[in-house]
Amino acid sequence: MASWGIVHRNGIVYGFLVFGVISLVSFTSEAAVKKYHFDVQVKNVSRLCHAKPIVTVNGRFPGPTIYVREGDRVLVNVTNYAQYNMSIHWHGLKQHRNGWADGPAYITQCPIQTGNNYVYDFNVTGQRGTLWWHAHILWLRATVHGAIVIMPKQGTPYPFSQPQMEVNLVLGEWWNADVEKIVEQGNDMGLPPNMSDAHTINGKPGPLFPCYEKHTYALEVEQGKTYLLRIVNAALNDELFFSIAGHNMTVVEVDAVYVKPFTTPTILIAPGQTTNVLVRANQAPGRYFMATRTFMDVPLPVDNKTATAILQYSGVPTTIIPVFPKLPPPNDTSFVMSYNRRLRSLNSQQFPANVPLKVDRKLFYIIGLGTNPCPTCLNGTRLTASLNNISFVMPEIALLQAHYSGINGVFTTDFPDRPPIPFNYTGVPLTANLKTAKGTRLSKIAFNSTVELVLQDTNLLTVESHPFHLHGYNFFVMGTGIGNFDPVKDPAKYNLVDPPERNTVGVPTGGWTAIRFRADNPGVWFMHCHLELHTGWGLKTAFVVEDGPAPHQAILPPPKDLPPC
Ligand SMILES: *[C@@H]1O[C@H](CO)[C@@H](O)[C@H](O)[C@H]1NC(C)=O
Ligand SMILES: *[C@@H]1O[C@H](CO)[C@@H](O)[C@H](O)[C@H]1NC(C)=O
Ligand SMILES: *[C@@H]1O[C@H](CO)[C@@H](O)[C@H](O)[C@H]1NC(C)=O
Ligand SMILES: *[C@@H]1O[C@H](CO)[C@@H](O)[C@H](O)[C@H]1NC(C)=O
Ligand SMILES: *[C@@H]1O[C@H](CO)[C@@H](O)[C@H](O)[C@H]1NC(C)=O
Ligand SMILES: *[C@@H]1O[C@H](CO)[C@@H](O)[C@H](O)[C@H]1NC(C)=O
Ligand SMILES: *[C@@H]1O[C@H](CO)[C@@H](O)[C@H](O)[C@H]1NC(C)=O
Ligand SMILES: *[C@@H]1O[C@H](CO)[C@@H](O)[C@H](O)[C@H]1NC(C)=O
Ligand SMILES: *[C@@H]1O[C@H](CO)[C@@H](O)[C@H](O)[C@H]1NC(C)=O
Ligand SMILES: *[C@@H]1O[C@H](CO)[C@@H](O)[C@H](O)[C@H]1NC(C)=O
Ligand SMILES: *[C@@H]1O[C@H](CO)[C@@H](O)[C@H](O)[C@H]1NC(C)=O
Ligand SMILES: *[C@@H]1O[C@H](CO)[C@@H](O)[C@H](O)[C@H]1NC(C)=O
Ligand SMILES: [Cu+2]
Repeated sequence: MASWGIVHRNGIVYGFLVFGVISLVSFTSEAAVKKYHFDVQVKNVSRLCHAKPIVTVNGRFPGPTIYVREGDRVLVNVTNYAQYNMSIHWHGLKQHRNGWADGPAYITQCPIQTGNNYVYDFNVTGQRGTLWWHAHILWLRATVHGAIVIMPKQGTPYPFSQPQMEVNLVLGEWWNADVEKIVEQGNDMGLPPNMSDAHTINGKPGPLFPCYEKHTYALEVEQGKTYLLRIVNAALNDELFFSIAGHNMTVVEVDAVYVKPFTTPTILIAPGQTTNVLVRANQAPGRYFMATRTFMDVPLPVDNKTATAILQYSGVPTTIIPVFPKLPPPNDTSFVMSYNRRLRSLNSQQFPANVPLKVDRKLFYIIGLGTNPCPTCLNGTRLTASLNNISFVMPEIALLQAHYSGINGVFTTDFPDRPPIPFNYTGVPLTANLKTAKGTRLSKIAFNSTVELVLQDTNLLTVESHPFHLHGYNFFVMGTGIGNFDPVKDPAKYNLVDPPERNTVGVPTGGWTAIRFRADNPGVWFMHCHLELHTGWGLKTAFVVEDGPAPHQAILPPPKDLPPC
């Protein structure tokens, strides 16, 4: 067993250090096989003065960090000792021809049942930066998640000034009650479930919450040094602002793709997204709060609780009360629009932006909230969500298995390329007929074709911002706007040169976002809103990308230990 254990069951517990800084981890010089043991186990954890059993990996919250180098092969042996079915998604890893290792339950695999194990086996090819992993079943990702750090190949420096230290900051949400009970209660009532009780930074809510003494993350910095913060939004339902008092951040990477560096006092990060920033400890030695709070620009109940952590200059007494940063107001749409406009791919010779300029397939999907009849629910209706008016119904056999083995009757490939009934999508709120159709309907995409997808928010029930995530690919964010997408005028304003390349993008409240990708990765790839609330209500679908003509353009055979249903 000696070879298993880059992260041991009792490995580095950075999240539990009060003044924890991770220095650069040393790596072997050649592409290697990195093996990890993930034991999914229930552990009692206490926050906000409440102890409760949570599902963890290796007993840790957040879970262990996966450290690899571009080119490595990764083997993660996931053993499930918890009472729930489990599956783990490696968010943002492209999994070329290898959907078997992607993880979403009933999409690419059946879950790992209690007492069973499955080895996720994948190569990290052509990617470097910060990504993350999380449970992709039920709401278990609330506590089952962690960072993935992919170092560039040996000898390849970062395309920005080399930081002296690197630190992961995983933002999350904490519920005092059992998260699965919370969801169940919401579903039974047909209403949104209770909001979380706290936001967290590396699993800790910080001094604005009770019993914070043991649950405050602090980062000790040395005057004059530069730190690379790898920030992950692992929250379930909240897009977040993040600021550090007295310090600007230089954004250098999003979703494991380098961007043209820019300086900002605040970042916006949606669930699923990652952002790397450089911070220089160049202020008066002191104590500064890092703070994170929700962005929400619709008059719906806002989870605006603020998690804080401390940037602590070394040698400064811990009795000093830290300075609090300015955060934009929760509804600051204009900050968000201007922040997003500043994101540009680095697009250097070494890291070019290969934007598809010719489009083979144009898709237009509208995002809708709605209600379907539910006699047992509180209001006689249950909240739903849909794409092109279809609320996705989860299958009982994994879609990838059904596709690969030619099992009929699991899904259809007639997902409509555009809404069945066009209307004024972002006009006055539509509340008359909020029923949605249901189905396990997918869209079939030709191998290596170029796809443009416009995601259009609607005022069905209410407008709202939705962070969309595509599995198996990065995409380019060609353009975004408020109101209805204009197929004539808006494409003329696309950024064809250096659009940001990412795996998760926000569709603005009452607006649209256009993305493009080349469908060169055969398989079945999930696409969904990364607000768990909306995913659960049906805001999801999948693409069936066909095999190419050559053997090396086909889906790989499934691993022998792929979990059965
Ligand atoms: C976890 O905490 C609960 C409540 O304090 C307690 O009843 C239970 O025995 C604990 N379980 C373990 C495994 O420690
Ligand atoms: C994965 O871990 C489990 C539990 O420790 C073990 O029984 C199993 O043999 C491991 N699988 C592999 C391929 O090593
Ligand atoms: C990973 O790379 C190795 C070495 O090139 C290859 O043998 C293996 O099939 C690859 N695995 C996957 C899942 O692509
Ligand atoms: C949700 O919140 C309500 C109101 O505070 C409370 O009565 C209920 O017990 C909570 N639900 C769960 C599952 O904790
Ligand atoms: C942060 O950047 C802004 C704009 O460039 C600048 O005005 C401000 O002085 C900077 N603040 C710090 C603390 O460096
Ligand atoms: C959070 O929202 C509540 C109610 O909307 C408001 O009273 C409170 O001031 C807000 N807090 C912050 C920090 O924005
Ligand atoms: C944002 O919220 C504040 C406080 O609720 C309100 O006064 C303000 O008008 C809102 N701004 C916008 C742009 O909606
Ligand atoms: C449910 O009913 C309550 C009380 O009648 C009402 O205030 C609320 O808006 C309804 N919610 C939904 C989602 O229909
Ligand atoms: C759509 O609705 C908006 C807001 O109600 C209105 O300003 C606009 O004129 C409408 N567009 C069309 C084509 O009817
Ligand atoms: C969605 O489908 C339902 C059920 O077929 C239908 O009643 C409703 O009018 C449709 N709504 C839209 C916006 O197409
Ligand atoms: C996909 O198409 C592009 C453009 O025609 C071509 O350059 C590339 O080689 C193709 N890739 C594969 C895997 O067939
Ligand atoms: C776990 O997954 C299996 C296979 O899909 C399913 O039959 C079983 O009902 C699931 N168990 C639970 C507790 O959901
Ligand atoms: Cu959403």
